[in-house]
Amino acid sequence: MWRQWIPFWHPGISPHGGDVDLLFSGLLVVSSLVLGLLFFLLALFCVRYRASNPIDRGHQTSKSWHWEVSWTAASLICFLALFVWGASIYFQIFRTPPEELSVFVVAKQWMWKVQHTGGQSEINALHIPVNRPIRLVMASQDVIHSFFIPALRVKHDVVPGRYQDLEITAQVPGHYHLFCAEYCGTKHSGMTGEIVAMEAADYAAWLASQTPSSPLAQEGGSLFRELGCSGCHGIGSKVRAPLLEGVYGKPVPLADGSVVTADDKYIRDSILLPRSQIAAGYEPLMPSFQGKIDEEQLLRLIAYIKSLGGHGS
Ligand code: HEC
Ligand SMILES: [Cu+2]
Repeated sequence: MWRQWIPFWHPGISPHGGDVDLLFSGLLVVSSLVLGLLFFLLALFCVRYRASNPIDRGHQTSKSWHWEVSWTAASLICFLALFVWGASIYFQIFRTPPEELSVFVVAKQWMWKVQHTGGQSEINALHIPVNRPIRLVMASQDVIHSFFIPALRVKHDVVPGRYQDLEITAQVPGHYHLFCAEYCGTKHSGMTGEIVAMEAADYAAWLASQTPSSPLAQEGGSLFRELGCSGCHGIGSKVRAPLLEGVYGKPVPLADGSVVTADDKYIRDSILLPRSQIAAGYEPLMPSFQGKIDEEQLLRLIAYIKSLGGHGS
């Protein structure tokens, strides 16, 4: 591979790594050509029209529109082509990931907290099996962070107040850098971590060797009772609230006539901003839990509601 001979060029280990590298090289080549041409002309004119050169300066031609229009059009087409190329790769990388293996990532000043659905958690590290698409559900507890794994050629902002989905696939086992790529405060530069890509068997062994507190869904179940959700959403409650059994992944008709899918984002919004989307046929009685529960409790509640059955579980 020609890239091996370029210093500082770390090999990409994701399926789209080659495409990103090629695009990057293309950008580099086009920019270098433009830069080279400019500096060449600059030097040429400097030498040619230097004060001591007795050259004929009398025949200044008027502006040539042919030249003007053609070089503007040529560079426009060139850079638009780069844009289209980049956009097609972008859509390939950032498509909505399938519900395969989900891992939650919570960013906070200044660390990455990772929650596996089995209850295993880690800080500033993420263990994943190789050759398997992983769906990361990312949230921030405070400010904007950015999840950046150079070896996988992916970077995604993690914005407070909403979930971000990101699909990653590592093809080669090993340890890789994880960085926060958005300035997020004093210790931003220390907000680094490690991605550990392992063979499926090693990954299974690693999962088993961790001491899980208890599965996320189970902890979510206790929270569901402690926070009083079950008081309204339980069978036989006095308040008329929708039963959450099997709601996950199903279409939910809303009071305003629209229909949404009950995915992670919808459930999150239902808990934090219950007024924003009212389920059809119910009164807006649910209190907001904004500021009362943090991201980690939220994802436990979602795991619990998911475990109550429904699509894809
Ligand atoms: C005071 C009673 C009450 C409490 C407490 C309550 N809810 Fe609700 N919840 C409702 C009602 C009523 C609705 C339907 C109206 C709406 O969509 O806001 C609802 C809607 C929902 C929905 C959307 C369901 C659907 O079918 O669209 C979810 C998810 C949900 N609640 C989760 C929770 C969780 C988790 C908690 C605890 C943190 C909780 N609720 C606490 C009354 C309550
Ligand atoms: Cu950060």
